Amino acid sequence: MEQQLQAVSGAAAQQSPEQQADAEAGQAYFDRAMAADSRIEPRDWMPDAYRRTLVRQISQHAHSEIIGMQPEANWITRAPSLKRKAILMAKVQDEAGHGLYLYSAAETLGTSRDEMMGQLVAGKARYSSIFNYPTVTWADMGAIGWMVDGAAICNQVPLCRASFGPYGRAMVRVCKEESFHQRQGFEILLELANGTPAQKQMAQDAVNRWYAPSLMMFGPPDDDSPNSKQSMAWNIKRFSNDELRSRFVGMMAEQVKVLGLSLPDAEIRFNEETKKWEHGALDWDEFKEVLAGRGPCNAQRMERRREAHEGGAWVREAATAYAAKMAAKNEVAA
Ligand code: FAQ
Repeated sequence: MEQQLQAVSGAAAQQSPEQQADAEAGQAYFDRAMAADSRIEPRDWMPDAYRRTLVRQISQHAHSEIIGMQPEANWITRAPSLKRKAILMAKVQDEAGHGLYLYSAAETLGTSRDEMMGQLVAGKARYSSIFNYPTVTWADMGAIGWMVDGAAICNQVPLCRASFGPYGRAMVRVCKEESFHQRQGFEILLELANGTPAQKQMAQDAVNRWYAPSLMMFGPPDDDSPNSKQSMAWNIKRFSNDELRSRFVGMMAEQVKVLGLSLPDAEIRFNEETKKWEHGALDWDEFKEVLAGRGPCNAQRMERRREAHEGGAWVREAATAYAAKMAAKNEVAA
């Protein structure tokens, strides 16, 4: 078995000869792991840039799950039946759980949850563009489940094979839960699509509004994606943004037929030559506006998150005091 090496950071010039030798051996171990497509674990040596990339992606992903609770939580009190309310509550709780697995995975890289949360509430961290759109009707719960969770699955199934162990393992569980989320969304839309003409229209309207934002979840086009190349070389991302977007469009194009609805894109087609699904042009200026904090709900999402963070301060303090008390008690007992 390969030697497991502790991370050695700092410029080579500031390192002792022993540290430099460790770093060289570490780099060689890391390169072999990449070539063999095997996993890197938290205590293994890794390049600083690999660590930073992972913290960037995993923390953004965690923040997305946490902010992503808001658009749906908004409908818990207005769900049309007790059964729908219970299902929606379970889904929103799952998203909180996903955020927690992901913060834990990022913490193994040496960045604390407090730090990541601090960046989020200070407005310095990214989270997925999709959660800055409003949920105006009950059908939006169906569209989010079917399309947003569907896009999340397309993006995240390959991440189960991400080279960083804790991230890949977290994704396995997350994807199982996302599959349930997607089915519940599909089922909401199916019921509406088979309901009254007004209900069918509400479902179609939701699909129309969530289509383009869900395609943008995959990130900018490949030629405008600064991080993809390196992330793919490090076996973090397995497919490019456009490749995953194309797969998602293909999936939607088939499933929408079962719903008896349509996608608001006349240019969707399977290109026999490239063997890829194609879609119409997306408004990337809108995407940039949302990323810059000027989407329809950015301000509201951040305000709610800050309120929740401040309102939860007493819980964090109580948990910290309890943990200190138990640690002191265990020390006495030992
Ligand atoms: N929104 O060079 P790339 C969910 C940023 S979870 C906001 O292509 P990369 C579950 C990107 O960070 C949804 N920012 O970047 C759920 C970068 O900025 P930076 C979240 C975006 O990392 C369902 C810059 O643009 N999923 O839905 C977006 O190689 C229902 C340049 O882009 C994940 O986070 C965007 N859409 O690829 C929850 C999956 N796209 O950091 C509740 C993991 C790009 O340089 C309810 N993440 N940016 O300042 C990933 O797979 C990747 O990070 C990508 C972006 C594909 C999102």
